[in-house]
Amino acid sequence: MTDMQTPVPPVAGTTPAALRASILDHLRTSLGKDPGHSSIYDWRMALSYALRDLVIEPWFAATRRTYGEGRKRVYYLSMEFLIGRMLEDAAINLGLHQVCTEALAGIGPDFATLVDDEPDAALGNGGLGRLAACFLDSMSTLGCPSYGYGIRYEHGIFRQRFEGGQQVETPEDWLLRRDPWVFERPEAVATIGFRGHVETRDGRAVWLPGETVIAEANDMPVAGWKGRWANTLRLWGARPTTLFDLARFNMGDHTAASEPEALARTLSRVLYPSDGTQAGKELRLKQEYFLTAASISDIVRRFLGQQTDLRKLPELVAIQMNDTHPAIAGPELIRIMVDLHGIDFDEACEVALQVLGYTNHTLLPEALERWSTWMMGSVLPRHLQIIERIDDWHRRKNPTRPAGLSIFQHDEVQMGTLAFVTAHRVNGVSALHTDLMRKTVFHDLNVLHPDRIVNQTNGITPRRWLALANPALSGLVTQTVGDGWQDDLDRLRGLERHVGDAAFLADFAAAKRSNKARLADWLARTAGAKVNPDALFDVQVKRIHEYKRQLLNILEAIALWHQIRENPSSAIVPRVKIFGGKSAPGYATAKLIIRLINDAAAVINADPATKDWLQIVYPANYNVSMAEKLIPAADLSEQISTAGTEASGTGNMKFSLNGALTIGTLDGANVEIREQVGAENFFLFGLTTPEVIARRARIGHERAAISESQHLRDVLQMLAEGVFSPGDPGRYHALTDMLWNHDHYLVTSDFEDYYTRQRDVDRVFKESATWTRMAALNTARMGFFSSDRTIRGYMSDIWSVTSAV
Ligand code: 26Q
Repeated sequence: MTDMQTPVPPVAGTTPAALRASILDHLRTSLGKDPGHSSIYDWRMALSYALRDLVIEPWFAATRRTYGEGRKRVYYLSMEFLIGRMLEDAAINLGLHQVCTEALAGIGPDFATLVDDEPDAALGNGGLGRLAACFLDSMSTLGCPSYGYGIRYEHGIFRQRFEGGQQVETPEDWLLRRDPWVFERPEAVATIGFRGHVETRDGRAVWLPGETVIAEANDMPVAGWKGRWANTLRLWGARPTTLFDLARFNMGDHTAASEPEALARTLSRVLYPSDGTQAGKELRLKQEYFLTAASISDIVRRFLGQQTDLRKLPELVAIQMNDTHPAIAGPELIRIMVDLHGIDFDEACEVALQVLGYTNHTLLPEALERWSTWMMGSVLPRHLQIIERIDDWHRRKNPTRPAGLSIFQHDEVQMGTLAFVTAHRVNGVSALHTDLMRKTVFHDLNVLHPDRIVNQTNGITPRRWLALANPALSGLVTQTVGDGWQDDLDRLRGLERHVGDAAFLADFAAAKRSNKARLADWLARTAGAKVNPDALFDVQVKRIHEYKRQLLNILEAIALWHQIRENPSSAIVPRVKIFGGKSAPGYATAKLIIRLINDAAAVINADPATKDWLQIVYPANYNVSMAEKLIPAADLSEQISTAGTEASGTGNMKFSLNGALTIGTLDGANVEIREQVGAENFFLFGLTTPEVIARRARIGHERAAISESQHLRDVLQMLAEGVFSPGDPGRYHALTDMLWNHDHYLVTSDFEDYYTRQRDVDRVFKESATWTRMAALNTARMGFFSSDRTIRGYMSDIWSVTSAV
């Protein structure tokens, strides 16, 4: 039949006419719609299918090459993939953005309308999930043979609304309509067991699970730059092993009859909405095992199709654990080798060690995963036994291991330790973070294994975060340094020799101005906020967390408002403060900070005396597509976490790349960003990591800091008087009490320095040529932060794989 079908044009040679024909064909044959009666959804699906067709050939070719050439491949296991919208990304990567626009002209809705119709695939909470998505893009761009493995949650991260200024969560329903990018694979399945017990038969352990579910694959092709290579993102969905217990149903027990179905459905129903707090929920443990076991079974099956001896796994397979969430991978691999293939236990441990890598993304104690041995033993009884033997193997192999070092602490399994001892490389995500890993959480393990911890500073994909999100600046970049920066970001350096050129600076400023006008339009339409596009756009977007210190930002805004009211002539530049981000639903302090931002915005925005100078906007439901609108329009990027708390940050990189200046602390990757862009092009403030440690030890540091800052005292007084909570002066007592008495994240200590640095920002922004020059130098010097550089590092230092293109 194939020769009867329209031949698929090669990606590069696709003309608008050919794409148009394919769109119209899909409208008819894939959607069953007449173009005259097609909705925006129908047109979007048809265009998506037409683009997807173009990825198929490179996708098959990549698989043929990988297996034909006996190449090693990488398996990236992650509970989160925050990929966002795919249509425009595919168009950009295939080099068909313009072709899409032209193909649609005159036959249906325009390209931008279709792009906007797509829901975000929001299968992640924040930085860790977005990093996984950037890595997929880079692995495909670099021709690194790989698979992403995750869960296809029915509901991604919750949708955020504000009611009376407070966050309200509603379920997200991205799967209500069909996802054109996914190929369902009902034949690619794995049976996953839970609970039950372990028996010994013929000297071998046999795990007899008490519950089982089926993992079913959903595959997304991931095309890299110019469609030269494409890898697969395989997302597992759960379905019941037995649909329905007819005997029980007929006996009248209708609820029990659907139990197997209920277990399966809950497994892949929701993404845990907690970002860095211990959820401690059995369902979370089951989800982690579900992802890991399904993926490992797939990996082993594929390997055994090529080779017979599992001991040779490291020749063809590298598995990367994205944080400890899939850290049951070590025990699972060992279980398969020992229980199912009769390999000696110690030998199995050595094989697992060579295959596995572990990336740590946080040092916060509350975000380090631990499971009670009781829960581990009841949900995964065989794995608990294996973890005990891994601990024993590690102790035997390392006679100098301190007595207190063990995977087990206080009747809990420490997943960080488990991941560390089963991985041949453990990496941090910025230079500072890696250094702190060696000195703090993994100090003792680092002494035993001094070569195991390596650094791989995070990066971002320039395809999505410059080419797609910022067409105005991308155009100027291409016009100035030529094409090719998209997959060789160091070429941005070529901009440097133009920063003395007034015409170039005017173009740079004009690109920013047009992005700001576009954002102002969008804010007016969607958030009902009228903002001045000539004001300084000051943006902080990220999950709401105490350590990220949105509180510091809003307190500074209040202090500035107070200052302008008291002394109108002190106002220097109009400023629009933009916030975005979600709080974990059960995180009371973060939710109170959200409420304060909204309450303060309501009062300040309504003040006629200051409204031309200061505005605060907080559009609800920050996600990847909102980031694509906000970041290119930002003048100032807020990266203000307490030093030593943010592992890396990646938003910080997106802003700098798009020509925003940073006000920030010496934390995470800020340190390296500042080194790259030059200290003179970065607004630094705040205590350093060692100073933070010393300050926390000083009893009463909060009071001392407050007594030294008149600005802060004024703000705290306004909060206590209920200026932002009329009739309810106690509303923010929990926050003020914290600031006075237990300010762990040192908002009070850093306040005055932050306030002062913000006034420097005001002054420099007023000298617009200086500002633009500094901004352009930021863009020019961000080449290092391409995720292509990061992935090259993983390929050579961790995975030992080479590029196939
Ligand atoms: C743990 C246990 C139970 C339930 C949930 C979790 C959980 C979920 C998500 C723990 C942590 C996370 C997410 C962490 C995260 O996003 N970390 C960020 O990773 C980025 C990429 O490396 C860094 O840039 C950020 O600095 C880091 O905060």
